Amino acid sequence: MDFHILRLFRVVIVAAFIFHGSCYSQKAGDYSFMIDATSAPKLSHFDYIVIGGGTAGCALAATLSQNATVLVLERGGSPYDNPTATDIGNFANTLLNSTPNSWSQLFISEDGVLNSRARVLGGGTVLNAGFYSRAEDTFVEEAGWEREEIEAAYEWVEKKVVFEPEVKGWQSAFIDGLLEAGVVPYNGFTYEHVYGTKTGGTIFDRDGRRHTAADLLEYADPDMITVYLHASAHKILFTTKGSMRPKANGVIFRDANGVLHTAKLATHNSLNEVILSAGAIASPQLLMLSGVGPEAHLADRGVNPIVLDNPMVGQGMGDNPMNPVLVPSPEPVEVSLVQVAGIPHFGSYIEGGSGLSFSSNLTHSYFDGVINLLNEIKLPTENISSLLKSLDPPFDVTTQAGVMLQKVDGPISRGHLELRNTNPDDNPSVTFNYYQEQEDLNNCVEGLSAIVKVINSKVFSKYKYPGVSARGLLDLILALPINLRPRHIESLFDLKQFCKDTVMTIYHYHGGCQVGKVVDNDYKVLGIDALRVIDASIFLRTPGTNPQATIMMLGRYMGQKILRERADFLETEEES
Ligand SMILES: Cc1cc2nc3c(=O)[nH]c(=O)nc-3n(C[C@H](O)[C@H](O)[C@H](O)COP(=O)(O)OP(=O)(O)OC[C@H]3O[C@@H](n4cnc5c(N)ncnc54)[C@H](O)[C@@H]3O)c2cc1C
Ligand SMILES: *[C@@H]1O[C@H](CO)[C@@H](O)[C@H](O)[C@H]1NC(C)=O
Ligand SMILES: *[C@@H]1O[C@H](CO)[C@@H](O)[C@H](O)[C@H]1NC(C)=O
Ligand SMILES: CC(=O)N[C@H]1CO[C@H](CO)[C@@H](O)[C@@H]1O
Repeated sequence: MDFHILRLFRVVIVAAFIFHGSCYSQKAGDYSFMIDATSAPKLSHFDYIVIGGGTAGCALAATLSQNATVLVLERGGSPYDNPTATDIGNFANTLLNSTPNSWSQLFISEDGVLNSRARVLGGGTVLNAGFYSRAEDTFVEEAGWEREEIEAAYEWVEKKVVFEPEVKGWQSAFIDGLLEAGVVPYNGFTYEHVYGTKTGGTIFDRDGRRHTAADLLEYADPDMITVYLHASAHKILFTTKGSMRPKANGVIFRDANGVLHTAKLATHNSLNEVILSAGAIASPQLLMLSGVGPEAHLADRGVNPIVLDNPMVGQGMGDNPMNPVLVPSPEPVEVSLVQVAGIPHFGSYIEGGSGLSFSSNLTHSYFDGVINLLNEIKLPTENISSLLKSLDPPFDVTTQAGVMLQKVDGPISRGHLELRNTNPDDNPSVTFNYYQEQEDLNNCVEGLSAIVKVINSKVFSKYKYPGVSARGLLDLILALPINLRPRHIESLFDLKQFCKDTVMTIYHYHGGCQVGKVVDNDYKVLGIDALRVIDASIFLRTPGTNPQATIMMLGRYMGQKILRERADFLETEEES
């Protein structure tokens, strides 16, 4: 281990500056239809019940409310309650604040990778790094989506929450470095997925304020939509008459005082539906808790009654592996999250950020939370404890450094999700099997090799200490508590082993309710009526370089499609 590098890292992370934002006027989010679930009636009726007010859920519900009554059940609170927490300078603090009711729920997969789940209206868009980039053409073709409708749905999202980033010193050198490393051509600023290096969109505006999927609710008809906050969905209800297909007809949810409420589908229109948009972890989990999933497993966990045996629920879980390289800089760097993507001809995407800030209290309370959760789920804690020593002594820091990362496309490696218990507020047990497949591993090696070229490029030299080798920077990563996996690298450096040992998540987890396995091409749950899944859990792979654009778009696109079906149905009913 190159301890000189570690010392250097400590020296350059001294508090560099405090991020100054401009004055904020809180106009967005003043929604009269947003109510704490403690004020919800015992029983209410709606045309559509959307479970999860996240990235897909907000876009979907806003759209459906144009012609139907809609209820959104969101387990978290409102991001408008604490607007500065979503400023770019608070990215790490908000993500790492995983205290019991915070917006970020700590989640650790069986692979020993630290992960997070959104628990707030707006979902992942409240926590994420903001990069906005559309899906590749082949993804759209394979999904069978209508081109023109897709285009219009992306534009609907972009008009409200997407900006062109201001590319400053570090990001600009990163672009030049990618070009020198051969990720060419430079395609300028574009939302499209094109080979080469590009600047993408961002949901942060020029003042560093985050815009989220919750802002898409500004499109909603306030008389037609209701959003219950702190409303944790517990179970989907079904009618199962004799040998008929089960049909969803309502949802039981719990408010912050632990009181149970029921929302039912209004029965005047047989097209009314319950729609799961609870994200890739909670959607398969809630299906299982409602009795839809692998029968023997559900029975073993005490789920009762079993509504439909489908062994594919929770299968096909994927999380794109991410490996970071931290590059301490002799020059000051701007605060930036992802603005630029390298899209090479191999299956790895290259992105970066600079000037991240962490408050020491939160870093420490985060790792206390990690150790508590590990004890709870009975994973060993010894290795994280030894890595944590590298964090002492604690400071409030703004790093004078950049991070470059490679994210494996796809991925091909797949895992599964199982219930730990019947509490929907607890994380299920999830295994992603990062780098189980050689092709994923090969892509990591190619991605890291490209990053090494960027670091060593002439154009990037300003942001790298001259005496520091790329190997030294890789050693630095091995010494940091970035995951709970054992380290195997000794004298002979093996990039494949490095990929496995330092794997992290880029939080693009998906699958669990995949098309063809759990849902059909219209995302209707197989074998069940009046129930769909619309969020990242339907994907077979991640769209584009980063998924949020396509997930918000999907909510809009499907909302439009469902409304069209509804209007057509009413027309034929009137004719007959
Ligand atoms: C730190 C981080 C960085 C990222 N960076 C980027 C990036 O730069 N660019 C990009 O494109 N993507 C990024 N992503 C990924 C992207 O944000 C997610 O893929 C996306 O937000 C997932 O959308 P979703 O609709 O599937 O789920 P979510 O947005 O998570 O929505 C699910 C919602 O359901 C709610 N819910 C769950 N269970 C229940 C229940 N039982 N009852 C009621 N409500 C429930 C949750 O609280 C949540 O609001 C990042 C994610 C994270 C966390
Ligand atoms: C950080 O922790 C210290 C001691 O535990 C406490 O005195 C201080 O107020 C905390 N700071 C913040 C910003 O929470
Ligand atoms: C709303 O419903 C009416 C009546 O069925 C239909 O004519 C109209 O096109 C629908 N509008 C939208 C936006 O779906
Ligand atoms: C559970 C686990 O991963 N334990 C590892 C901790 O680290 C030591 C060496 O550093 C390994 O030998 C253990 O396997």
